[in-house]
Amino acid sequence: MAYRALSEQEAVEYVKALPGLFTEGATLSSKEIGDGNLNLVFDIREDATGKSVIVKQALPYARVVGESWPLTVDRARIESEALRIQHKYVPDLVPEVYHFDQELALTVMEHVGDHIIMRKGLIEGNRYPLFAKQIGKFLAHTLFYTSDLGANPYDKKALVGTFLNPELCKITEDLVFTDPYENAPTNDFNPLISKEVEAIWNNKPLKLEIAKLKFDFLTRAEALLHGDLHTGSIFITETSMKAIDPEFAYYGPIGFDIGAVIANLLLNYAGQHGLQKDQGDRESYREYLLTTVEDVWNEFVSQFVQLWHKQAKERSAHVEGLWQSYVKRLIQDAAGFAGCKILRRVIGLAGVADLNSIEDVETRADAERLALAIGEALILGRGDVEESTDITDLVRTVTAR
Ligand code: SR1
Ligand code: MG
Repeated sequence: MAYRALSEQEAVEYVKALPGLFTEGATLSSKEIGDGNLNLVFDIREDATGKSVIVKQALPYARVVGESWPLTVDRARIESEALRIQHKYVPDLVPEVYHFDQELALTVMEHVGDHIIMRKGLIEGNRYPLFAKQIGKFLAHTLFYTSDLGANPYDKKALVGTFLNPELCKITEDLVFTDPYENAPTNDFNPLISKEVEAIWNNKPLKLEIAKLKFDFLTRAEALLHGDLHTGSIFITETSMKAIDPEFAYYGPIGFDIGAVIANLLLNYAGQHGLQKDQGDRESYREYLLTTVEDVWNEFVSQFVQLWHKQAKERSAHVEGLWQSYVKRLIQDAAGFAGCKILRRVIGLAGVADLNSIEDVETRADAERLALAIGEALILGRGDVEESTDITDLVRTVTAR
């Protein structure tokens, strides 16, 4: 079938024609529930049995902007293949892909049930005690097994080719590493913080560090990244977590995925200025977020190093001292990438609800100023980061200013 964007009814017809998903003659309902920046997402369910699946279809343009921003639908192939690989390594943490249609750029996958988008959960002030363990496992396993540490060298190089993903990488190159640091037309920020944004545009040492991080993103094919691991790409409950939406997947620096998680916890931290009225509640939630940042890194590193010792195939990996210097570089990369990801969400296109949902513009501006200061401190201070507490100490120092 030649490409066309499906209606709710057509999505039902499509799923009904697939063998093995629903019984013949089943009555299915369909609702388009996509609220992300790019795609159509249909929730298809059979009320009689409660069985449901998700149908996700890439649109040939960026939904957040409209048809004036054309975008390859090949991202659907990238996403379904990345989901399959990640599901192989951490089946409990990634939805299962049932079917992929290249022509329609459409994936039929497991419906994860009663999970909510983590960004929403954090905005509501929920706590997720298992999250650090879950995301630490996701990061350690998916990144280790697709890197030169855990993959056969021929397989790894073939995968680099499968996941070139130039158009989506270019979005990241522009929106995360370039546009926010100059007066670019894509930028979209609160006019009340113009002075602070202009100071960033004129901050030469900061721009130099961001340029170095961009070159790492452009050139370091270290592991198959999720590529856009913000809290809107995570479905969660108190006991379960699923990482979704890896359409930005490509071979890049491991610290980029870890930094994305840290950045989005810290964006919520900055947003607490306006999200929680009571100061005691706000401070306690901020402590929870900082502890989570520490735990995410600590869980990742302990699982990653364990895999390294037990399963690294690359013989050079076992040279004395290598793993220690490697993980030190990873935490420094993660801090720097986290900083860029925070700055882009305040200055550039595609902000986050943790800040944008603060109604009072003055309060929002204060939260945004804090986010900018945290982002800048992480980028400039990353060379001294060795432990997760070095990251949270930087955040505490900036908050106390
Ligand atoms: C045009 S896409 C804007 C942003 O949405 C995605 O989630 C990525 O973060 C991208 O940069
Ligand atoms: Mg997405």
